[in-house]
Amino acid sequence: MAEQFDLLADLLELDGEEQFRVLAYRRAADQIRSSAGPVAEQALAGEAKNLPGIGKTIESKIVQIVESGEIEALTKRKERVPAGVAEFLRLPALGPKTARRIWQDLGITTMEDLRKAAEAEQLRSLPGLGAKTEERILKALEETAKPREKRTLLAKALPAVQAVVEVLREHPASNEVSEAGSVRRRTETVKDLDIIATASDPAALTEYFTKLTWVSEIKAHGKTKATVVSHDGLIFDLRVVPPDSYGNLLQHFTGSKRHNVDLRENAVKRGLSVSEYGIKDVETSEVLTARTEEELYEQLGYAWIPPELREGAGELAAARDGELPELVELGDLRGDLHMHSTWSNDGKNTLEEMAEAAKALGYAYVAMTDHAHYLREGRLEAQWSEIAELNGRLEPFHILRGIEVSIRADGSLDMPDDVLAECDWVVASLHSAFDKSPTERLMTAMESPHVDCIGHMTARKLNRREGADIALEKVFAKAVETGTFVEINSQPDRLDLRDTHARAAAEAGVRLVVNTDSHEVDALAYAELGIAQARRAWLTKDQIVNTRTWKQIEKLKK
Ligand code: DGT
Ligand code: CA
Ligand code: CA
Ligand code: ZN
Repeated sequence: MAEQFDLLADLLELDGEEQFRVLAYRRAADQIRSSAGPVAEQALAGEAKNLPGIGKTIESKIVQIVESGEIEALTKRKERVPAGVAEFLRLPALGPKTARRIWQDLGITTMEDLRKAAEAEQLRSLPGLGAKTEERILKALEETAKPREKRTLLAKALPAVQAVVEVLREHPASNEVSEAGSVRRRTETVKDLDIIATASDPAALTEYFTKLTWVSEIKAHGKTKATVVSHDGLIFDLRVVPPDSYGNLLQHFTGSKRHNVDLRENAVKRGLSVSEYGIKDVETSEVLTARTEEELYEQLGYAWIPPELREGAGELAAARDGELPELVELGDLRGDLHMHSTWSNDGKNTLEEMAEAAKALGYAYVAMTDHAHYLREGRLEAQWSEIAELNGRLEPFHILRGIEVSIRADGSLDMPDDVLAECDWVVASLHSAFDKSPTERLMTAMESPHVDCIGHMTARKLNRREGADIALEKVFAKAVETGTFVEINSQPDRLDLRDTHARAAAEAGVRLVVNTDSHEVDALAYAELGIAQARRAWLTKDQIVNTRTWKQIEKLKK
């Protein structure tokens, strides 16, 4: 469904249709991709139009997909615009207008013919196109032939951008320095890293930025902005902006694009025109700038919106009505309920080292959840004695007798019930056969009176593996019915449940746990990533189980 909407947007754009319609279809595609619900079923029941980004028109198009296989408007457009031309839009060198002229004036409809025409220097026959464009197109074609570049994981991007922000702050020419863009919103992956600054001497700060030791390549360098690539391949974008509109520019470059579009559309309705430089009263032509984001949002009648919420998913309405959630914070966590030690073959640190590290982080408890299959033949009991001994020593810090069981292909768990009954905390996870009835297996596992929490529910691996095809709404309902908690796993390549799914889970009434699934002490710090995703899911402290004391959790669990 999402692909059809994306294609429809491309074809409309090529056909010169109005931008707001194109945007609406792209947004629908995104919404369908990230939704936790059965969008097709919701559309048939007339309920999809309540989702952000989906209105009546789009809902009826979803129904068309269900009933006849394709959006009618798409079928019609395909007759007008060759599908091959839509692929031109994937070349960063080609905008829709140029693509359209290449198609209509030169009759070129495939990538292959486009390459030939560029090589034969035929594109320059079009007014406004020259040798430069041909060059750019050939380069872009080369790039797209390479395997698609992967987006950088937040775990890599975040410390990198924080380090750069830090050194820029220390430079004498800088005043304000802030991360911006997707990394500030803590999206699970990022394309590039945006930094916004003000400075007494912009050129000096920009110059300094391009000379930092980790810079391997300077892509662009002007007086007020520069783009550099680090040795490990991260792209950093620095913009030095005037202090009077720092609030406007920081807000603009934090995005998301969608949030900004919504913000501007709402402003237009009230006679205000918002740009990255200020808010203009259309009638009086008066321009208001803002030194801070708080000021900017206030000028528009909103409470300041935490960057994690700026995705065009209802945050503006909430900010207007004073109904933004009080988001959970890293410091709210009292313990970590999923981690491994050397008792699991893949664990790198001993139980004692893990416990000491967690205690040093300020936690009151951890659940040691080594894999069940390493804890057979008396090993679990042996681990329990070690735990008892450590608990005596680390008091009041407490190690819980946890375990991580695998949910087998038939839905059974890989440890007998009588053993699980003796554990303080049981995490059940899918580790294999992801295509074998994952929904039913998860629901069966939740029926077990011993299973406290489902680990990394969809089992996705970012950049490597899609999540299992799970009917999330059914699983969430079962979680509520059985009182099973669901994890937000903080591993950099998991972040599972993802943001939109976690939000849907919480809305269904599921209680969530933010865990690290650490296999070594350093990984305990990944809790920051899990909390970031929880915040992107609009979650409050109360909705996260492990912000409570263990005593409180014991009363809350099955
Ligand atoms: P990324 O880099 O793909 O992970 O995501 P962002 O959100 O960092 O996107 P980026 O780096 O292209 O642009 C940074 C921000 O600048 C973005 O969040 C919003 C703003 N921005 C960029 N392009 C546009 C645009 O075409 N229109 C509007 N309104 N804002 C834009
Ligand atoms: Ca960016
Ligand atoms: Ca950027
Ligand atoms: Zn695990």
